[in-house]
Amino acid sequence: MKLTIYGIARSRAIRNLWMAEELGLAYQHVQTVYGPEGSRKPDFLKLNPNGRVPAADVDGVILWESLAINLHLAKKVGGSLSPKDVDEDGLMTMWSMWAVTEVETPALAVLTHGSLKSEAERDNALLAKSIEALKAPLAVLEAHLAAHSGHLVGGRFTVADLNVAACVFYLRLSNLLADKPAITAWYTGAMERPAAKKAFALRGD
Ligand SMILES: N[C@@H](CCC(=O)N[C@@H](CS)C(=O)NCC(=O)O)C(=O)O
Repeated sequence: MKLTIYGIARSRAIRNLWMAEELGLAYQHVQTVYGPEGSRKPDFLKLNPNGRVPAADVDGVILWESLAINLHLAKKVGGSLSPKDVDEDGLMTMWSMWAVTEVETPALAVLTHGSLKSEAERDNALLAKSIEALKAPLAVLEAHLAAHSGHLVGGRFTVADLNVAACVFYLRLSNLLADKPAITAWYTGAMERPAAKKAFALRGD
């Protein structure tokens, strides 16, 4: 397979870099920053008209949306991370879409307004609202992992775990997982995988 991943590792491209490492794929990594110097350049807009990273070229098929890229790679390559049948495919897609619609936005707000921004720049109302919004989905995730031996689909680590863990990553500096032992064990296990370590090392943090 010929794979090119566009986007710096300190962006959602990390999800695709992690997936490529998990699958043992050789790939080209084109460092593409945000904004006029990268994701908004006319050449990049031909790949992703949304002007955002990541984008990927998978054997000539241009894809954007980080989690969709991972689902595509999983199905194209096969193996234990990939759906073994259409039912698993449905579940892995479900969890990936759930992560984006229920977790990603409030989790990112918790990261930025709870940790990364200076006290003066923080929107504390948005932070409180985001913490509240995460209560229900985190309870769902905790209950599911506790009841399914620590994995989302098929009793093994799959692209669903990777995609969801990559969104839970935004909670790493918060205390929101302190009372969630199943999520904590699952997330720690995901991040300790050799492929995760190799990819996250590219972020330089
Ligand atoms: N849903 C998209 C979101 C992509 C996205 O927002 N990427 C950010 C970097 S992590 C970006 O390119 N921001 C620059 C901009 O919006 O101009 C995905 O998961 O790929």
